Amino acid sequence: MVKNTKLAVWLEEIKELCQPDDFIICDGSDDEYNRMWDILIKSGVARQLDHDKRPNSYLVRSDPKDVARVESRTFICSEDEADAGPNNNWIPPDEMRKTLKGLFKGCMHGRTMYVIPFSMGPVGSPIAHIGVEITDSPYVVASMHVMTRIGKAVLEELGRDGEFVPCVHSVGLPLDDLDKDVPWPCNPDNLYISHFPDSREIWSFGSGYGGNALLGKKCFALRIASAMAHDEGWLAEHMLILKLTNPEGAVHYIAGAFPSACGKTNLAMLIPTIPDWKVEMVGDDICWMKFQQDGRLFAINPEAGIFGVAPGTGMASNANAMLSLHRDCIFTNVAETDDGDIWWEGMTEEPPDHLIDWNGNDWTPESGTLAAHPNARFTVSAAQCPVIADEWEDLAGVPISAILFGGRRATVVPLVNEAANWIQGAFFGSIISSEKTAAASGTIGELRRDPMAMLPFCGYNMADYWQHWVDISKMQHVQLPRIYYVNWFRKDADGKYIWPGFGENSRVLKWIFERCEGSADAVETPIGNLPTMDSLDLSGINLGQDEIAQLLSVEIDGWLSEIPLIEAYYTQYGDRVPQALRQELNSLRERLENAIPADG
Ligand code: O2Y
Ligand code: MN
Repeated sequence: MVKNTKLAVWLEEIKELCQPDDFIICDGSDDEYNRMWDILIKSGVARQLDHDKRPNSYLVRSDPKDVARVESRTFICSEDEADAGPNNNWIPPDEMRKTLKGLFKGCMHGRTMYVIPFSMGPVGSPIAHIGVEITDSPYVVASMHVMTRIGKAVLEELGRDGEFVPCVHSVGLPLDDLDKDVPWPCNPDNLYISHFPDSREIWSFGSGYGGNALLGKKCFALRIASAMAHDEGWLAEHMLILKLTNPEGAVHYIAGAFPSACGKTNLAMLIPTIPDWKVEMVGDDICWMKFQQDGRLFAINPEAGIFGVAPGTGMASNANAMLSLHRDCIFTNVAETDDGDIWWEGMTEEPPDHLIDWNGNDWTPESGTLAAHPNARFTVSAAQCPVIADEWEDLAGVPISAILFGGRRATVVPLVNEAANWIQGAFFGSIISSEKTAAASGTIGELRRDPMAMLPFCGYNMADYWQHWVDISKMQHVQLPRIYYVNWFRKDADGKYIWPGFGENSRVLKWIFERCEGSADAVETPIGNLPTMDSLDLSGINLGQDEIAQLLSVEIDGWLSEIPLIEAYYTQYGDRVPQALRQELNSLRERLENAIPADG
């Protein structure tokens, strides 16, 4: 029985539109979860893995045309095109509504409509928000069981007049009496992942995969939530949250934004190499932060699960991820071993002699193809991570001391650089980038900018989002976290990574921790505050003085050549770029020019 008036009216409206054969309000129970797997196994899309090896775990193979988020079919339908910005695809809301109405009309013929009330964040947290996803995909229902908190408790929390974000999803393939269903129904030729930030709605059609279909994740927790956060004075960010404890037991919580392929999941579950320091995970992907009465910024992980990239994950690269996967997992588009378990590239050094690949075909190491799709995923409850922090579900959240912005830069950008203040930190966030191509000696490779790692996920104009970051610093009585620009990917003249990475990143975290405590030194430079040689703990690490100097160098010429690139990047956002960020850029230029020796 639905008590919430708005929900009851909306459900009738969507039922009328989609015309499903059946209708189920999900209760979040184990029985319900198991029922979804019975359906998925019967349909031929899922297999249960060997119960002794990996209890209660499933392998799913998607349609090969439906394997990842599709940015080209992701739309922000704000009233005004300028509010979506050059960072988003825009279609006028009226036009999109007309298109969606046509697509969704009767789209659930022959299928069951599942209604999933879900909470992003622990139910009842003042930082959490509620959504309701309607879907015709049992795979989505099962995945939402793991990735969010769903069911009765959420409906209770919603009450009679609570607010929720309506999320409508269909695989977009109605069944009529003549059709036989396919194992993974989808409609890749009619794909629409549509967001209405003004009315805070999500409509997704045609895909059953990941971020396209699990609408609590990127669609709600980032695109719609970023618009909500803008209007309401909080932050919805594409950030991990980690808890760092020093040998004396003092704790700081750190959030961090990293573009893809920068080791974000690994950092969230890091095993430190420095003795007696501890890293624990609060969240691996998304972070919602609100200021509390005392002025501190508190964060929650709005998700309940991890939807991690499988290939490349192994005991050597991320032991804690592997140890999370011992039971109760969903694996999508990985390979299957002959003994009913799973495998992907990077899980072990040597591949098995024979596998069934992600397409369902026989595979041997001689096949010359990938056994797992590069975007194959594991889905697992965050609670199963061996280093999950005890307080990861605290309703109040955790107080954030520092924010990291990471890039993937072979040149110019040092290992770690502390912003002098929040605005400079926001500037750092706005320029983070990865090198798409190798740099010729002494030059910068072609850059892909991914400001705050939010380029595909900001639900409005990126320049307005930067302005929001600037405005946060003007709020009354707030204690702002410190901000750091980190880069694990500097290369030497031979193209070899200088910093060993992985667990050694704990040395950088230690310096940041000690900066927050006021006990580590830094040297003020034209680009920001860098660690002094003695303040970064490099004991027992195999790095020469030259290499350390390179990691911590201020490359005046390199930064000066970067300035026009940043200017050009800002140009696309025109006069919506915050004055404060332009001012940061100008001040940086001035400091760099003043640092050039007189004969230089
Ligand atoms: O391909 C997808 O649908 C997943 S994308 C994703 C999943 C988990 C965490 N982050 C991401 C991302 O693209 O940032
Ligand atoms: Mn992500």
